[in-house]
Amino acid sequence: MILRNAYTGDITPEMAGKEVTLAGWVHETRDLGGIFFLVLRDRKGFAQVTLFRKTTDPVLLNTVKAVSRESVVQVKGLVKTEAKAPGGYEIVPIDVKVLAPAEVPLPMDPTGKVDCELDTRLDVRYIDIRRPCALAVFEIESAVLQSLRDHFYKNGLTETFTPKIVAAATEGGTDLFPISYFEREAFLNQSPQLYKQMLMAAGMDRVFEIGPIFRAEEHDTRRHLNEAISVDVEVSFADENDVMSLLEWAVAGAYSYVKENCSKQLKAIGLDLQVPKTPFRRVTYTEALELASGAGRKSMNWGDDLDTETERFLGEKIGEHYFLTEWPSSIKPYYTLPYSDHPEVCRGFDLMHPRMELASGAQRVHDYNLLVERIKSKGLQPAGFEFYLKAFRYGMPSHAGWGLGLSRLVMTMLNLDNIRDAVLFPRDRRRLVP
Ligand code: AMO
Repeated sequence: MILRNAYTGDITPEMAGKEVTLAGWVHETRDLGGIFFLVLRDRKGFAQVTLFRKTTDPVLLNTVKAVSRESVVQVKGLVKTEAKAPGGYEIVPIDVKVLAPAEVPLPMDPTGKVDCELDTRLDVRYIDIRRPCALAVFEIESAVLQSLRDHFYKNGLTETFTPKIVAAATEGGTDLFPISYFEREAFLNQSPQLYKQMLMAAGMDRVFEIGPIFRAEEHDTRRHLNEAISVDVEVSFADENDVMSLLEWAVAGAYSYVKENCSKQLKAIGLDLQVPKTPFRRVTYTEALELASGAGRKSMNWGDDLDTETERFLGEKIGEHYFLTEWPSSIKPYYTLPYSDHPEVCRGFDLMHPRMELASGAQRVHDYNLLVERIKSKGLQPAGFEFYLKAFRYGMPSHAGWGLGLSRLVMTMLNLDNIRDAVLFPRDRRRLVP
């Protein structure tokens, strides 16, 4: 049996006189002598429960006065109009049950009145998320996922799952987490890259996957984690421009969806969300080098990867989402297709938010011999990729795709300072629990 018949946010002053049963946490209590307030919090808001000393049963009054903050309670009572209370109503209780008392003192203050370090909040994430502004991030993330999935289904993509326990590196050998897999060594997958490409050989034509990726990067930054959620897309008979438009519509669409459907959550965060304009600006790697040169900055050579500082500089200069295109082939992974007439440049791209990279993608190499050559040119052994390479020998269509970091999308959308604030239970070098 469900222990409530209403959420706080569903009650209106027009329901005055109705009996309701609420369930939630004791947000705060206030004793004003003749009158005692308990503010109950649930996922949809707050309700003021008012007990008048003169008319309330003393047993009930004592139960409520003894309850500690953040205990779980069930309140049965009558709705009464009260302009000064949250939502314009209060509850005059008939019965209050303490379902689960909270120990005193609390490890953190969930009312947000006392500032709390990120590490302390993450240690007791289940209390941290009781704060409406923290909860709002994950409700918005869920809306972003819904919007992305709608966009993919509308564009004829099939949702897939590929293995997370794998035999080979995708994105580079150093960032792998080894695991013991019976008698063999295996790894946690860095990206669904090789599998989504094999699905193109399978004729699945247009696929997407939303799932975890694992990177053993040692960085301790505000935008890297060792486990992240990646939104991956792969489309056959398409080039990089086709999938770039799928990506910009997915991102701008997610902003619009959140703006339309999450006004309460945006208010809790205190954000006036601006939807980015499409199409996003395209900036080639060579143009980016030119934009980034001068102004007392150290000059970069064609072929150098863009460092964080340069990315930040470009972000400030451009000031909106943009694509970085036409990268040097030497920087991008082996699966990225070089231009046939000037192979030093490739069809890889990154989607940039002014603060950081959100996604990368490319038109892929689909020719078996070229792929073997590209793998070798990166100093890798084709033998280690045999299971993948084989898929290119029996009819592999041209294809393109991308991978988008979900938490980075949410973090930049909501202007959060640290990616850890956009992940329920983040995994970094120091954090393996909770
Ligand atoms: P890449 O390695 O650029 O590309 O990853 C794609 C996107 O995933 C997110 N991301 C991360 N987010 C948080 N912490 C991390 N450690 C982390 N690593 C990656 C970023 C990044 O832009 N196979 C290609 C994609 C493709 O070409 O389809 C790939 O994995 O937002």
